[in-house]
Amino acid sequence: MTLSFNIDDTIVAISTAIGESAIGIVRLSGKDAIPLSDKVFLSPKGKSLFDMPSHTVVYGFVVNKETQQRIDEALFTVMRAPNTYTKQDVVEINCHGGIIPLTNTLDLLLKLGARLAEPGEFTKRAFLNGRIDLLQAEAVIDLIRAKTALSEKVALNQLQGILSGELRGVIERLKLLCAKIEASINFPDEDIDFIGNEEILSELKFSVDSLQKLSNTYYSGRYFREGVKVAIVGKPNVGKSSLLNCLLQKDRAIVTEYPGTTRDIIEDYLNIKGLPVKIIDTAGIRDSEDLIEREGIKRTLKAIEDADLIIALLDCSKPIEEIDKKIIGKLSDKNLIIMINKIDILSESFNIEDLRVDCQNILEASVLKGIGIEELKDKIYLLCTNSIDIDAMNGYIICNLRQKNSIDKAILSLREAVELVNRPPSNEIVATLIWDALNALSELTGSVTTNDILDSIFNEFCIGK
Ligand SMILES: Nc1nc2c(ncn2[C@@H]2O[C@H](COP(=O)(O)OP(=O)(O)OP(=O)(O)O)[C@@H](O)[C@H]2O)c(=O)[nH]1
Ligand SMILES: [Mg+2]
Repeated sequence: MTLSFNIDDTIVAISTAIGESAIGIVRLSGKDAIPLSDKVFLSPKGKSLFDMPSHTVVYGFVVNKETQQRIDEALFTVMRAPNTYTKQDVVEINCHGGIIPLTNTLDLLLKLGARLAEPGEFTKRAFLNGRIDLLQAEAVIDLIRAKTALSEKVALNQLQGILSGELRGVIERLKLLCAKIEASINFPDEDIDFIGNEEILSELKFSVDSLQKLSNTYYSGRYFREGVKVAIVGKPNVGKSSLLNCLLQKDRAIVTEYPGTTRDIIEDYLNIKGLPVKIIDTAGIRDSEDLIEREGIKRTLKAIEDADLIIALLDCSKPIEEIDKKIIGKLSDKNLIIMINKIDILSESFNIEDLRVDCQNILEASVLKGIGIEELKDKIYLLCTNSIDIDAMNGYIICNLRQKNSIDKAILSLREAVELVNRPPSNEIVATLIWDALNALSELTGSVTTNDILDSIFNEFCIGK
């Protein structure tokens, strides 16, 4: 879908999730937001929305004035431009939460001339009218989708412009640097020493370092935004489903003493110290003639491919088998934790050396007795956030590939510039490369941007935002 850039008409949408709830909000934005809402507003005290001061709430009814039919009892909030979400006139009608009053109110406003808002169109107007930058607009999506308190904090920081502020610092320094270099090129004969190569180099390196730090936060950023996908794999009967249930602290998957119990993928969310983790239980891997089980194993292999982290389970009540070696062998290029389960019934014939694998993350556990579970959670958290100290980053984290690509593009240009500094007469090229970097960075905050980028970002929103 392509989004229009028309911001002059008046849009309307149901801005709360549809379902049964105490209240639901129909929101309008645009120059006719107040006149249109007034056409459906009936005040028992004879008030008009036109007379309401900005940011005040008035009680009344939503009515179809043509048929005199009352649709709902509601509160109307009038917010005049420019201090509103979209910087336009906004009216929010707080109806009862059921689907009938909300859709009837929406229908009525559409018939009176409002246009149904496209996904994300309210936020898009906030961006196009200059109230927020693109990073902040994306943060709105993240905030709506945040799965844990920490994800919410990261998104909220971005919404408040902390990431944008950090970037602006780099941008300002680069602009100043560029100006000095250009001055020294344009006025070579003046006696003023605008800038020396030493300073150019140290400024460039400073910017590269700052940007690299930001770029590195991408993987953790994605984890906080989307959740880390952690798959539990191993041969049948090693205790995968038991581990899933234990982590979730509920009886989610069937556990039996029979190998081959789990046939399908089972997933659920878990919160580890604020990190949202999608934990995935899989069918045990073995050679099987059973058609259903084989389909299950196929899905397991796909889950392994998609996972960010794998917990490979071993059963230490038995010796290591060929199938264990085969499974772990397939995981050598993966972010991997090997968990030796059932240490409560450890067999003497079990020897981890038989596995012949070089893995730094080997844990011992008994899911049945609850041993080793906290260590496992710590390990998952550590491996997914690795060197990044979330608090020290002050919450500015790159959350999506678009942001990372722009930063990486800027880094590339600046690195190239570093190479050229000590090879005169190439400072003209150095200046051009800095401008390239600046362009890439402005794409990020949206001060320079293309329609394609805008469309793809705002399409991710739900209607009404
Ligand atoms: N003694 C002991 N038994 C365990 C432990 N963990 C799991 N079990 C038992 O091992 C059996 C198999 O457990 P499941 O969780 O169903 O194993 P699974 O890996 O999901 O098996 P499949 O779904 O068949 O692949 C059950 O009888 C569990 O009670 C443990 O730490 N110690
Ligand atoms: Mg199972």
